[in-house]
Amino acid sequence: MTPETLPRRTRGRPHDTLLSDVAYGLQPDVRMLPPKYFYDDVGAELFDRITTLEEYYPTRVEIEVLRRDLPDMARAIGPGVRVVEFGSGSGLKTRLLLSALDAPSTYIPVDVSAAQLQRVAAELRREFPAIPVQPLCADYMQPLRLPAVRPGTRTVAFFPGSTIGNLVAEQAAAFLRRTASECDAMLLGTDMHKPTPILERAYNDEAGVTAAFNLNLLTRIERELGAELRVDDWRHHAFYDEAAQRIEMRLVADADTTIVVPAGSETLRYEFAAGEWITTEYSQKYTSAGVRRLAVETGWRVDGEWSDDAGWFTVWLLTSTDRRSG
Ligand code: AVI
Repeated sequence: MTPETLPRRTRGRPHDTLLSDVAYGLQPDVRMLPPKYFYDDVGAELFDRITTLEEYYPTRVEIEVLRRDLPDMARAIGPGVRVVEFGSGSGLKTRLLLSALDAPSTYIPVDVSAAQLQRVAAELRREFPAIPVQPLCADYMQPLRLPAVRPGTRTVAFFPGSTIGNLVAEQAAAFLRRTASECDAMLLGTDMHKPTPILERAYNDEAGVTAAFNLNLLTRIERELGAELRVDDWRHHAFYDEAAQRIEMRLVADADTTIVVPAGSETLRYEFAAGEWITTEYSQKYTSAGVRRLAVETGWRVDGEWSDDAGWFTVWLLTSTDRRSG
C-alpha cells in the first residue's frame, strides 16, 4: 500500500494511543507511524537540538523573518487580540510575537503535555505579567474548546515552524478548515520548496541528531509498550521526494528483524526483511501558489506573506472567511 492511501484507511478511526497507532501502523500493508510520537521528553529535547543545527535552516530563517517583519504583521493584526498557539510555544518565536503585538488580551498555548504547558505558562507569566496566560491541555488536531471571550475580541492562531507540513494533505486541509471556524486570523509558518541538496542536508545532519530523533521512536515503543525490538537493527533515512515536494523520513531495517508488541492478552509480531522500512514523517515543502490555493480552499483569505530574501521560509497572515467577525 502506498502512503498516499493511508489517510483514507485511517479516516474516522480512533487511532489515538501509542499502542493502537503502533498496532495499526506496523502492519505489512501500512508501515507508517504518526510523527506526533517523536515528542516524548527525549524526543522534544532532540528536536530542540535540531533547531539549533547549522544544517537545519527552518527555525533560524523563520526567526529572521519574524524579527524583521513582526512590526508589519502586528500592525495588520491590530490591538487587543487573543493569541492561541498550536503547540506549547516556550520559545523565542512566542516571545517575539507577544512582544510585537499591541496589548494582546490573552495567550493560550495548546498542547497535549500538561507538564510542558505548566512550564511554559510559568515562564511566560513571569516575562509578560500584563498578558493572562491560559494553557489549554488538548490535542489541537481535535475541535478546540476555547474559553469564552468578550464580544469583539479577535482570536489569532499562531502556528509557526511549518508544523503544518507534518500533516498529510488531507489532515492539513481538515485542520485549516476547522481552525477557520474557531479563529479569526492565523499567523502560519511554511517551509518552502528549494533545491534538494539543501533540504536533504537539513534532515541528515552530520552530528546525527535527526537520526537519534528518528530512532528514539523505537526506544519509546520499547519502553512504553514493553515491546521487544533491536534498535541497532534500524537506521535513519531521509530524502526529498521532488514529485510530492516533501521530505520523507524512514526507519530502515538493516537486517531481518522483528518487533513484538504485547497488547493485553495478545502478542503482536511484525517481521521486517532487511531493506524494508517504516515511514515516520512527511515534511511538506510549499510553493506560494500552493499555500494560497490551500488557504482559499479551506476558508481563509491571504492578507500577508513575508519571506526571507532567498524565499526559503514564509510567514503568512490568513484571515478567516468563515467567521462572522472575520
Ligand atoms: C516539527 N517539524 C516542522 C519538523 C520538520 O522539519 O518537519 C520536524 C523534524 N523532523 C526532522 N527534523 C525536524
